[in-house]
Amino acid sequence: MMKKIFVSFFVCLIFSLIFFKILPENSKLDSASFTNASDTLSNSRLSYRAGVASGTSGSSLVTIPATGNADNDTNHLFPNDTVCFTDAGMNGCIGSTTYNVANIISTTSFNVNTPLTNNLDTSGFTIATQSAIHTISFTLVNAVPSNGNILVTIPAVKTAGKTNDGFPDTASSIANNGFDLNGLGTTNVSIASTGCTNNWTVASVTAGNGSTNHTILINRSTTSCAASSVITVTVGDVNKQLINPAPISTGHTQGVADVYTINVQTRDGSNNVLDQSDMKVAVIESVLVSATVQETLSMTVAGVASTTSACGQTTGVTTTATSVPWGTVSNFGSFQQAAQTVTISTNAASGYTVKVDENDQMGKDGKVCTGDAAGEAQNCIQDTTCNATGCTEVTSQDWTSTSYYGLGYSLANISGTDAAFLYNESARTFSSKQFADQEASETKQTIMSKAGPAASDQVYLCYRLNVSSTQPAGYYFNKVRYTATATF
Ligand SMILES: [Ca+2]
Ligand SMILES: [Ca+2]
Ligand SMILES: [Ca+2]
Repeated sequence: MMKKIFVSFFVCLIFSLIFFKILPENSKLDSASFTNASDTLSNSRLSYRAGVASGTSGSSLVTIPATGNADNDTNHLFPNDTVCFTDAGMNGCIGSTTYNVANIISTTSFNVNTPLTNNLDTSGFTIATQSAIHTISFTLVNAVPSNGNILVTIPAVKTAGKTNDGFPDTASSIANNGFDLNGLGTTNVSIASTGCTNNWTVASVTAGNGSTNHTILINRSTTSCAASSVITVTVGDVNKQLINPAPISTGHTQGVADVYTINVQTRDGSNNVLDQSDMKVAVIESVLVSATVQETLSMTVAGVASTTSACGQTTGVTTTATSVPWGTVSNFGSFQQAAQTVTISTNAASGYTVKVDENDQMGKDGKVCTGDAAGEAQNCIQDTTCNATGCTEVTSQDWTSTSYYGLGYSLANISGTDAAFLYNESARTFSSKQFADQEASETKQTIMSKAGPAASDQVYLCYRLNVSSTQPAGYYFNKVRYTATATF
């Protein structure tokens, strides 16, 4: 019996970036930069915001226009993404209904998982919201007195009425765009401190008004907080999270991140600034840094053509920055090879790391593959165990026998020596690891790192797939996520 397995593999590029800006000595009287400052997003994927070209009640087909919006193609829309269709004023989801993306048909069309219950509004929007908890951490240089406070400033879109409406925002420039507050209030912000008693009160969360940014005011009380204390402000919780911006509508290049600046200040009882830092958060792909900050970090993930030699293998599939389309697999029990390049440049004195994980095993129609060893019996393509001496997401092992099935990866240096391991280490042929499984709470693993600045350091990430002839037929996919972190 001929079985067809459609296997596709989406790469979701997500970056957490940590920047530390050193201000000139004379920038503020007696103020200093925090000695360590970072804002880590739990999810750094850009929100998706396209127009609507057509969509008719009873049909599951939606088309989008190719110009005029933050997103003008389906490149950053993935199967299983939740989508909401709005009118031009974004007055909720039409029919009060959300859908899941079933599959992407072309660069301007996709299917939803159930027929549309209403005609769509061709002046409206296609929205797939991405939201994140912000974990903002910093170390005090100066003590905060008992009547002092912390002020966190988060960029908001410069359009009145749109800063806190629960829909992702876009603008023609980074300076005019930001994170939607999504109704977040004081109860959704928490604070922890090490080195002083944790007697802080979240006094207010104020939405941007169309010309201002969002601000969070946290008051000290009773006692001072000593220098060198480490403060962590967590903005958002399981109930309410800030909504990541959509791409800016002018000058955004897929593969290049939009970078936003979060500012944190500590102040005395008269609101004089004690310490402050700008922290950069980048949503998707590589990073450009705004003109006020000299430090840079950029990361680019790029596709690799088929018949390219990578990791000692010849690739059989042409990849892009956002997909590894294995296509229809009928060649069971043989290795399928694909690759992407990952390129890093940074002037960070302390260097950088890039980590990788997957949302889950490749599941049939995106089903959940419960546990770290889900395989054929669960309608999933397993994570490879390599050869009889098994590999894991932590420990590499040679994978030479086509009797061992699943998905795995290896690494090769192209420029520099930043790869965490190599395909030919220990005289091996294709030394491999599993992708860490987020669904099973596995820890994402480093694939590239350097202890100092990097100039276009580049590796091949080589994917390998081997499918058993008894694998149930179907469409299998998962998402692989890259997370880049630099500390200045
Ligand atoms: Ca909004
Ligand atoms: Ca799993
Ligand atoms: Ca694993």
